[in-house]
Amino acid sequence: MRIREAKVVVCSPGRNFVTLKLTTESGLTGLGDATLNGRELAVASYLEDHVCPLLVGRDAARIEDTWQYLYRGAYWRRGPVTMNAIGAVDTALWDIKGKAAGMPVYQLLGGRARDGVLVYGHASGRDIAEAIEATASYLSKGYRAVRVQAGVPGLQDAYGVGKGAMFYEPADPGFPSEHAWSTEQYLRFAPTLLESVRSELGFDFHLLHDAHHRLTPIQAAGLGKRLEDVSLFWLEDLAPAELQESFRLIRHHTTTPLAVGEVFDSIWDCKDLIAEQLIDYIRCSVAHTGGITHLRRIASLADLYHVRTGCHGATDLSPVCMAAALHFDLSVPNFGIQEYMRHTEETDAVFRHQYAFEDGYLHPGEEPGLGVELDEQLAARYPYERAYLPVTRTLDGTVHSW
Ligand code: KDG
Ligand code: MG
Repeated sequence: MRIREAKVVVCSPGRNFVTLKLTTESGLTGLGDATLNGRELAVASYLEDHVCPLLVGRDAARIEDTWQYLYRGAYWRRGPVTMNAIGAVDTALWDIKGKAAGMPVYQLLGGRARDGVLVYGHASGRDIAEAIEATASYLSKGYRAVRVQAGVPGLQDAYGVGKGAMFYEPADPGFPSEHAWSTEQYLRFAPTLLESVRSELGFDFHLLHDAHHRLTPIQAAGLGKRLEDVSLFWLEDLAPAELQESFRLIRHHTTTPLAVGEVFDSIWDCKDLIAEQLIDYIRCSVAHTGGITHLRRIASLADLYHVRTGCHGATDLSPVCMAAALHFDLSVPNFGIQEYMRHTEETDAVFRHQYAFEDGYLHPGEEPGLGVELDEQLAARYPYERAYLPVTRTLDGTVHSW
């Protein structure tokens, strides 16, 4: 089962995606998501210029060996670009293996450990009333878990507030926009937002919130403590986690469940957080963390320490990544929840996928492989468009975490 062709497809059906397509000599194809929001072309070049030439002629069946070859063999390890590229190769190889076996990938990973994948949707509003309305709308569609964000009074364009119902695209076309931020104003507002959601809509669903790495550890600890009665499913990305031990401080002060990891690219970014039981959910994704192979390694470590998975699933992760996440989610014992931001119709037309939402759960489908096909002709109609995530500045103009 030799690889005949390794091709990178860059397209922008509503937003930019980088996809690796591998084809074997017998004509089997596999897809991997190589999208790194705002830095897409770096991964495309890493793959096209340095990795694809190594793949042609390799045995597509040797997933672990190829992973090690690209990781250890490069000498330069880790980093978002490298791990995203390895993740795309790994995912495409699992897709091929599933097609070769005539089975959906989750069967190769050990079969179903559950019946469906619990997902959370994104409710947001310019103010509390709008956020409550958006949350109620998700609940009416069958969602059992909702992440809620709202504009902070006095701050324009606050993080997490979507432009249209059910769709939220975190990148801007052209050069990055700049948004103002005040941690003080946010800390005064966030508890009121989440308490209002609970008092209007009750406790009969999972409520999540994302602070997007904007707090210091002591501010984070205070917020977690303040929110204990709101009974969150999780509080996400409270503080930047490059300093893993800073979570000790947060953990000492609050019993609110903590989630972190969407910007991590390997097990080395979370091993202390997991082994010291400083978090409850690990947010790494198939695309950004070295593919299904490496994410399973992280999940196995996490399982030892009662840490559950909660894969990143924003719109900048393509339907290929979402499908791969669902096969992973269905099979790992310590699955927690899956983020699910719906893609636009243009994206779904380019990436035709089998996965489907029903009654609060996603199901990956029973097609062999991942269950996603890339329509390359349609993709070609959507060329790459420069886009960046916004930049955040505090009120005195200092650059802050996004
Ligand atoms: O590319 C960045 C987005 O994926 C990220 O901002 C979304 O925080 C996010 C989330 O929790 O989905
Ligand atoms: Mg997040």
